[in-house]
Amino acid sequence: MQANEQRIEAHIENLRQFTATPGEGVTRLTYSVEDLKARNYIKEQMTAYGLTVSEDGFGNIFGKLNGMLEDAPSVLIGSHFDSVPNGGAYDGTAGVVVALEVAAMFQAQNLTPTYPLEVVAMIEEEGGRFQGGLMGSRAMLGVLSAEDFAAQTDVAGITTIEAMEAIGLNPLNAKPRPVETIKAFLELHIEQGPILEEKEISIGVVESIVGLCQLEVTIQGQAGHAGTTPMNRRKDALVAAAKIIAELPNIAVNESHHTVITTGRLQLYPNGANVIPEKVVFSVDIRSNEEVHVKNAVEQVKACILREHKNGISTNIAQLMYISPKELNHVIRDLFKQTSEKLAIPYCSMHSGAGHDAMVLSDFTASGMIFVPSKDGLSHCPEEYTKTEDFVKGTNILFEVTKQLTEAVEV
Ligand code: HGY
Ligand code: MN
Ligand code: MN
Repeated sequence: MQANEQRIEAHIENLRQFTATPGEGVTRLTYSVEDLKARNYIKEQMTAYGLTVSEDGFGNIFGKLNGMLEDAPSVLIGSHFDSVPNGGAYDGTAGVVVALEVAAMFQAQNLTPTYPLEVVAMIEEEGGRFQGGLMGSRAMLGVLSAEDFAAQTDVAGITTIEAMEAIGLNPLNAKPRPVETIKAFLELHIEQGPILEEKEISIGVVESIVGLCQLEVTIQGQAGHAGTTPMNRRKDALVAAAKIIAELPNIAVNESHHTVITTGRLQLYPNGANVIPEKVVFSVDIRSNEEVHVKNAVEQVKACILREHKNGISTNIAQLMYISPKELNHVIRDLFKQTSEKLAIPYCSMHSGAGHDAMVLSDFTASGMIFVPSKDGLSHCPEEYTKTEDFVKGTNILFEVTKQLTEAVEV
């Protein structure tokens, strides 16, 4: 059985509409009005495909197809449905759409699995609204405690709980999902890089995922008049921040070829053209494929920041998240490869430089990922694009591997 190209395309286009920045990419922040519209759409599709819909106390959405084994652990398939600001229509969302299509294929064939099948749409993987990222999967599995989840606030000081209640979600009884209720986790995701397109291959079987650390740095100086304050009497937070940020690429390059460091978010206070900056808050995203390089780079970044702690400038470093590099489940990787060969779909093995919910799930259950190509290697931007025919190939593989895992295959 083939995945339905029109259904996949329709879901992608319908979900693309739920954005706060129409015409300028997809901006769908967690617990926003756009989240609520996408949430309702996803739940409608889950119901249409015969799934029993539920939401946990963090806002993750589940659609369950019961298996013949009562109370057996589920094969979870899906991804996240939040986006970065002005992002693309495929990052995360495509993984949810493809999982919905797998459920539709089960329904079309009137399949009752032995183990339950669950489609999952997770919140706040990007960290676009609340700190850190991978929040839905970390909260679902207790890596982020319910207390720490409740304490998270966005830049306007709105807490996760307030934001949930604002769109009618019930944050009560927010508690982790028992790990023994999950048999395996599968995620299809866009590659977000150039490799598959350059190789002219539609499927990447992900072997490992990058380790990453996210810092939030606060530089505190002294506001002052831009015209009357002599240069030798200034405590300019932005100058100090600029010296630090300018040093980060050198730290990455000197650490290793696979080490990358990015400052993607920066807030300036009070942000007046004739006011010496009092405070700067900025992000530092540090990644590498080997843990030793991640740790080395983190230490060097922290030392670089502390070197600016002088002359009336003070610095503070908050570590929002640290997750070591992950190797994905060998059995599932082999199932993806064998199935690709059976369906005569060329594939290659890949390492992921992007972080994914699968790196959280993989600490608790057998987890696997497949990638499909990104046009021009672009992602986290409105130009993000993947051909539907590649989603059809990925869905066909995901459907077959999901069927095997909801039967007797042990992982
Ligand atoms: O940042 C990442 O790698 C992912 O897109 N959240
Ligand atoms: Mn993603
Ligand atoms: Mn992303």
